Amino acid sequence: MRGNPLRGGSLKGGAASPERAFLLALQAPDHSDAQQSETLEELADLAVSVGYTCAGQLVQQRGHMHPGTVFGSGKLVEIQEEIAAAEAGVAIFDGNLSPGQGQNLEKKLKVMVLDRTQLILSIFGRNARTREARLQVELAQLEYMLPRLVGLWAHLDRERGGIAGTKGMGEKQVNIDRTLIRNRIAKLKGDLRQLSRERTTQKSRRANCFRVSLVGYTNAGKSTLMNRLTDTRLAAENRLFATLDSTTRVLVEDNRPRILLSDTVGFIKRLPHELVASFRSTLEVARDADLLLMLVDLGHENWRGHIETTEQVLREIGADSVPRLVVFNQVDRVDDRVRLLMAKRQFPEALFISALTEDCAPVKERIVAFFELSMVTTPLLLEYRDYGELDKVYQWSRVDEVRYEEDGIHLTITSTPANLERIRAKVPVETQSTAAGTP
Ligand SMILES: Nc1nc2c(ncn2[C@@H]2O[C@H](COP(=O)(O)OP(=O)(O)OP(=O)(O)O)[C@@H](O)[C@H]2O)c(=O)[nH]1
Ligand SMILES: [Mg+2]
Repeated sequence: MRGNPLRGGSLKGGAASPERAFLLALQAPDHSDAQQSETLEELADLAVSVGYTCAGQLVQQRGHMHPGTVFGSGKLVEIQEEIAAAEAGVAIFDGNLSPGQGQNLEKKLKVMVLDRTQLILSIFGRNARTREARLQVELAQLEYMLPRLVGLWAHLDRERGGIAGTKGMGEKQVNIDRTLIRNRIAKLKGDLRQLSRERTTQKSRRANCFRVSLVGYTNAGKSTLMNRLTDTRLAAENRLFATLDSTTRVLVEDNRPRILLSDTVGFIKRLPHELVASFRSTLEVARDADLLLMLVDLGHENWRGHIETTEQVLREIGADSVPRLVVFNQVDRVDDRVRLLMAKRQFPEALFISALTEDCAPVKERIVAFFELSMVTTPLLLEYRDYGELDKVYQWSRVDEVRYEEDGIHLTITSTPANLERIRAKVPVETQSTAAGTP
């Protein structure tokens, strides 16, 4: 996000505030200072998206996590003092904490402790609008919670362990909760499967169209570009994970086959695996696409890292073999000419746009040209008794020429090999086809 969220508000005297967050991280030896500050800035962005102000930060260089408390005991004293001085009410760790580590840290630091996964889950929770997104987020939250139940109830055993008859109450409660949560998870999975089946029906209806999917790091400008290209008004905001569901619109109305464009959830480094699993069907929109528009915010210093992450998530969801067109966005924010030149040299095929300030017609043209290349032109004779199929021909292909003769309607049509196959199944084809664009 814009600005530097790490520069927190000014400190005044008084009690710790629940909105003030203190960021904690471990710096691995193979992590440069620049990489470290980059990840910390991203953590700060995530925290701001949840509504926190960043009150301070502490990074310790350490090869491995302390298994019980993440940081060593001496460091923990220092952290606790800094948190108190910063009047922070919550500490956020840039990584995943085991249930035990989270609890131990809370005890030592005397504030609520969140890890990166919890933070992202909470953003997803706030931004989920559609029913499917809400179910997916709830599923991910419960999956995250399940192994942590023991910790939540351990205090019952500790506190009442001495009183006869109450020992083991916590354990019982854990078992009850676990069963409830497992049941709820099963129900959510069932509902999501149902929604996914509905999506499959939709998919088969769209089988005769070209599908383009916008992918990229969160906040790259995917929704802004989608709005620009399809003249719609999807929420585009300067916050992380503004979009959590996929929306599909017709990109070029009069193109045959039609070209559909889908906007979807943004990617991020180390996307919690609970979320990847439960958002699988939303992310599959990208896997099923014929072309991916990989949008990259060139105004962001770490644009290369964002490309790497996007590539990695695409691999995870099995979408890495889909052809892609790299589009650098937010070029209006790039003051650094060297960056622009480097991106142009490294990605000579890429487009450079500013979705916020330009009409982005070249993107549309490039998409149409891409599909044109994969299309084939063929003559077609439609006998008058097959007249009823003419509608389908117009729907599934572009009709370049029509002549009404005695023996029937002579057409020259252009479409994908798959669509031509479908037309052939209904109408006999006259002669050999030629590739589109060849004389
Ligand atoms: N300056 C500038 N800002 C842009 C441009 N494109 C998008 N933005 C801004 O970047 C922010 C994020 O845009 P979105 O379109 O919501 O980004 P997104 O990729 O859909 O983000 P998620 O849905 O969170 O993954 C918004 O504040 C946009 O106004 C651009 O070309 N130039
Ligand atoms: Mg969006």
